[in-house]
Amino acid sequence: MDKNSLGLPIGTTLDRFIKKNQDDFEYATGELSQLLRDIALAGKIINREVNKSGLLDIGGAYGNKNVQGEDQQKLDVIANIRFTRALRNGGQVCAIVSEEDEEIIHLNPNCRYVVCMDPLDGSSNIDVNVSIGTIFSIYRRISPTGGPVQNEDILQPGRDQVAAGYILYGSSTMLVYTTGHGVNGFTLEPSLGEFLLSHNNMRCPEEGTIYSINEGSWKQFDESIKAYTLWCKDQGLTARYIGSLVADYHRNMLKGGVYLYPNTKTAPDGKLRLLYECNALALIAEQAGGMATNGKERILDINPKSFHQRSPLYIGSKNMVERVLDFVQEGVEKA
Ligand code: FDP
Repeated sequence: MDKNSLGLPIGTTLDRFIKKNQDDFEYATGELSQLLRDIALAGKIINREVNKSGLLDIGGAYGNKNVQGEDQQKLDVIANIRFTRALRNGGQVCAIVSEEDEEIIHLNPNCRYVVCMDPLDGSSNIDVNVSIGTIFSIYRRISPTGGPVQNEDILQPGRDQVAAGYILYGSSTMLVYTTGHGVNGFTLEPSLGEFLLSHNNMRCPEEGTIYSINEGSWKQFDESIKAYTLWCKDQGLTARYIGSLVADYHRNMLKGGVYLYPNTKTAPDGKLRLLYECNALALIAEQAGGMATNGKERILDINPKSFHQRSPLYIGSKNMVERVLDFVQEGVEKA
């Protein structure tokens, strides 16, 4: 029987897996376990909404712009509401930073955990029935419980995440998460409504053949990224780009590949958000044996300065990310 590091077989329910994980930590209070269950519940609710988005009048733009100045999709808004409600009702979270809200959402000040989330990532793919995802990062607050949450509770480097994960709404729905002891993936069994362990102790191949970048932005790229992309073609690598970060990342983690969202002439800090996109995936990548960098430093070592800060991202198979770095650093030397 296929066993993971906790000695639990494939098919184990997420609930049981979380419980066993908790039992293995002497001083665990169960709060983080409950929070992970709350996130899984919110994921199931969003999955239900995503699956019927073509049938109900919830596809398409909402008419508002989010804090990044992008059109909010109705489903983005719904996912944000559902997630916030699940975390509020669950009662383990003192504050949320969401892609969809400019300010911190303050919840129970007596709780120890902060959540940073992108409730629905890759939202331009909603209306065309292509994979989308939810990304979450969990931190322990620094300031004492009981008082209001401070900026320092949110603006922690990614290496201090206590857990991180994503839910991929793809050909099946998967929850992948880490608490810093490896990465495990759970597939939603729709008839049972349960996430079941399907991918234990996930590892990202050190080498791969896939590169993922939006080459439509070619004219905006630095010379080093152009050179890397040409090198990929010269080597006969495979280009794959869905335009949903979670889906692109997930494929590359399983098959071996690198995802690039560089800084460009028009977006000097890149597009992706450090707190609720890059950090979570970087922790998962490292826990799976992969690598994540902004071209200058490890993503997990960046000290965030603002909630919605952007960052370039190069993530995936270790050797492939190192090769991107060679090009980027050579470009810096030439400049
Ligand atoms: P989206 O704007 O559709 O939400 O998070 C931002 C993101 O998607 C990523 O999921 C995706 O990888 C990237 O943007 C796509 O950006 P480009 O259209 O510039 O390639």
